[in-house]
Amino acid sequence: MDLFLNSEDEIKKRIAAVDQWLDQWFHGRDLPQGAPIKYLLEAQRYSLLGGGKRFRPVLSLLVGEMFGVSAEKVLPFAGAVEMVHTYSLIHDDLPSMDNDDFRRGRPTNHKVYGEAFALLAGDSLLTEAFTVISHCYSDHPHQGLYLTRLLAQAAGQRGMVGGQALDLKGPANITSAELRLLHELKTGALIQVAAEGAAVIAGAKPSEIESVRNFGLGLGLAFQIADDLLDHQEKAQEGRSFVPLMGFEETQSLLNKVSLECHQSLSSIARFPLLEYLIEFNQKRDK
Ligand code: GRG
Repeated sequence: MDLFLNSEDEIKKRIAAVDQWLDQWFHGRDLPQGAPIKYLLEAQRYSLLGGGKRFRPVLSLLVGEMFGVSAEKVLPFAGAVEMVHTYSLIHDDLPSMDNDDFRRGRPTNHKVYGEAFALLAGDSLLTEAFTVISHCYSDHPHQGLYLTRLLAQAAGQRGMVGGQALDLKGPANITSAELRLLHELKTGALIQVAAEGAAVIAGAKPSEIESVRNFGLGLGLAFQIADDLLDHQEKAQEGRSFVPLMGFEETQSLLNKVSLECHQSLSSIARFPLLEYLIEFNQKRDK
């Protein structure tokens, strides 16, 4: 029990470090002047600093720690991943996509700032992620370029955007293999790259990076399965969810199986209790 409470406190410290880093990056001091830019900055800050779980950036920090690298070195990449994640949520909530009025218990970005500025806030967050990487890893240009490629692939048509396209226009009667691929792209790719990028920053060996990739892919899938189980408790689901396809019990078993595989792939790299805690946190999460 003590270990559990201690882990929770340790995770909270990493969340606070991410929040502080993002807050400082989005201070607005180096931006063009004028009310429209101030409004754009406010729209970005509303969603970026609006109470996310920080699952992806905390994952980056923990993988970095497992390889003995400081938070200072990983934070810019972790922040960039969170910016891409936040952009995807803003755009996903738009009327032309999911048309959601609320996220994290607050009005969605377009409900507060209007559709045009929600689009711009998302565009700006996506672009800023690459400004961060090119700026913060310029002392190691090879590494910076590598991180750029990894994040661009995970975010774009080979990853998250590709998954969203499959979601919007894929077949109505989707098989569980197709559903798995959809979610590996839409949700998994960004979680995978959060882990992989940190291993790259740490200068891990290619075989270790490959193990981290496997671990990240499994954790991404586990994250989505947990999300489906949570959504199902809130509303009846159809279509792109494991629950209507497999049933609640089977989906719960799949989450347990994939989480166990995450533990196994992690133990092939190292024993790192806070990452083990993160797998278990996802398995039991209630938001
Ligand atoms: C619009 C380009 C574009 C992509 C959208 C990821 C995505 C693709 C849409 C999000 C829709 C969604 C609810 C997916 C399920 C899994 C998921 C990404 C949940 C939200 O992530 P959390 O739980 O969010 O990490 P917080 O609020 O904690 O940041």
